[in-house]
Amino acid sequence: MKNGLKKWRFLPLVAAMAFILSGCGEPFLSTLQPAGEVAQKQFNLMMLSVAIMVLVIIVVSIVYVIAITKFRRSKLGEDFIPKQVEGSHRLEVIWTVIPIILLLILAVPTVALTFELGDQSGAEAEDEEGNREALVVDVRANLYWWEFSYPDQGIVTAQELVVPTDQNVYFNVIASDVKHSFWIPAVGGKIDTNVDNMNKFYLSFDSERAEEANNLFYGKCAELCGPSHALMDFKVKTMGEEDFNQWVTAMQEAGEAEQQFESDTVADGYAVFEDQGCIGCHAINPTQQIGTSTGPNLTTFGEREHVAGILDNKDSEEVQAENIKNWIRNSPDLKPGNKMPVYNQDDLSDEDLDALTEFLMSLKVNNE
Ligand code: HEC
Ligand SMILES: [Cu+2]
Repeated sequence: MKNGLKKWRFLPLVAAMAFILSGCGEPFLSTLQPAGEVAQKQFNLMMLSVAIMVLVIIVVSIVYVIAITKFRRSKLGEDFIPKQVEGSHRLEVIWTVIPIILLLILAVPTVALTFELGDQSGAEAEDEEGNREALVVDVRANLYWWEFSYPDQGIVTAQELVVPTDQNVYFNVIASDVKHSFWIPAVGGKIDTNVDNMNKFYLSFDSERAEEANNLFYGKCAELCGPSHALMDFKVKTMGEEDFNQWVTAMQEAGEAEQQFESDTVADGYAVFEDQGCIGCHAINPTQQIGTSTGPNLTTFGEREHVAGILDNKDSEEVQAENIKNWIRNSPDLKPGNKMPVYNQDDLSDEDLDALTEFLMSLKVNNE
């Protein structure tokens, strides 16, 4: 009885782990929930290779079980010698040809899809007036933040990629310091972002799946790049084409509009932002400094889901303010090795920090 129980002692542990791990991760942070045409094709290919592997495992297991049951020594006696088959032409042909066929079944769609997904000709297509038809986004990966610029629209943003659904979006990806990798698990990737050369690929975002995901996908850096690699997250906001065009227009207009402040505190905060030199690294104009800034563009900061991609920026205004202050005072604790300086009490008084925080929270383009 005791032994019988012993056998099962790992069961609760395994059950508890399965239970806990199944709660891991955000919805649509999985390659197994494809949310676009590219992801779907990659998923199909994965399923094909899994199917082939399962088939091989099943056949081998069956042969193995037959061999160990049929040819037991206790059944056939000590001196039994089975039929000798070495050099059998038939067998040699069978076990050479079957793997070749399996490999072909896997290789043909893989190579075909590799070329199909590498096709960038859609990015060149132009309408009658010579304007590019497709949307092109330049992605720049930095330790540990992301910049997204829209060269044809003349706008730039950071940490949150905004894209229209149901069309191919063409990405040109580079890195400014070390190698990173651009990956939106549910939609596609990964593709290396290199310092020396630009990689290109495209993705598409399915509107129905996007709606299920509340129009918010999670992106990751997929190449170990430093101590805060695991915190190098970005978000992807999806919207219909019309909303996207409106967003572009709002960004372009914000680039031309004169700076306006909601209140005196916000104006004071802006003064601190200038005095402290924040503005040297952070543009607050969406049309400024494309591809050159040393910190994330903050034009839409007040609308972002997160501070620095990791701290909640959407819960309540108190939490948002708390997180922003925490970031400015302690960013190395929150994201070890990041390139933003620390501002302690000596550099920046609590009063100035309050005003600065209000100013940062007021940075919005869409008045929601
Ligand atoms: C030397 C350049 C530099 C200076 C100066 C600087 N920052 Fe930063 N800042 C950065 C970098 C780089 C990041 C991105 C850090 C990361 O996520 O790894 C960042 C991130 C941020 C973020 C989060 C951005 C986001 O999109 O979520 C805020 C907010 C911010 N900085 C505010 C400030 C303020 C306020 C000041 C002035 C008191 C300031 N920064 C000064 C480089 C700088
Ligand atoms: Cu990285």
